[in-house]
Amino acid sequence: MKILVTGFTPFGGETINPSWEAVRALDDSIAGADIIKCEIPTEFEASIDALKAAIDAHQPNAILCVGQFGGSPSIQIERVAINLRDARIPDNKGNQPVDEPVFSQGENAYFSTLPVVDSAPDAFFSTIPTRQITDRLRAAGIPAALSYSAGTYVCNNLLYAALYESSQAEKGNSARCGFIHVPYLPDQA
Ligand code: PCA
Repeated sequence: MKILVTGFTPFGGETINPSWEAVRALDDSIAGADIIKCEIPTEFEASIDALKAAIDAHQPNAILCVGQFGGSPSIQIERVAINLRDARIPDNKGNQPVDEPVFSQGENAYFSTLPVVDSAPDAFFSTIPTRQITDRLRAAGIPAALSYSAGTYVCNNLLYAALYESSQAEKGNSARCGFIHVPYLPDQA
């Protein structure tokens, strides 16, 4: 069993991202599963490219992406990814898409951004056991909550792309995918 766990580079003027700090601190093997760690750029396009490259290289059975949610009082277990990019601030490459899809449908002329796919649903549900994860964290005394919006920035974009990829069973991708938002570290708060 291989689990790909990703964190993001710092963004928005921060010098660290708690998501990558948490991911890189994980053991390389947990409960018999190999943990593959990958730092993902906080950029709309490059994040998807980096994820796809890691999927191709490692063929994971599950994918858990982690991102920073500054100001959150708890860990947020994301249940949904939507096909929308609507950035409040530019990404690390200077791109600030507004009212654009993550993936455009071929026949949809209104949206002309890349990448174009045959069928891009409005939303995907995460395919990891979100409620059980939330319950286990809370039982361990760690503030955690189910979340029904991963936002419209790079994190939602990456979860959408991960769930899109894992919905392509005919391409051999069928990993379970989910996303966890973590609060600031004390140094950032
Ligand atoms: N958090 C941002 C993108 C990168 C990160 O760590 C987000 O919530 O979209």
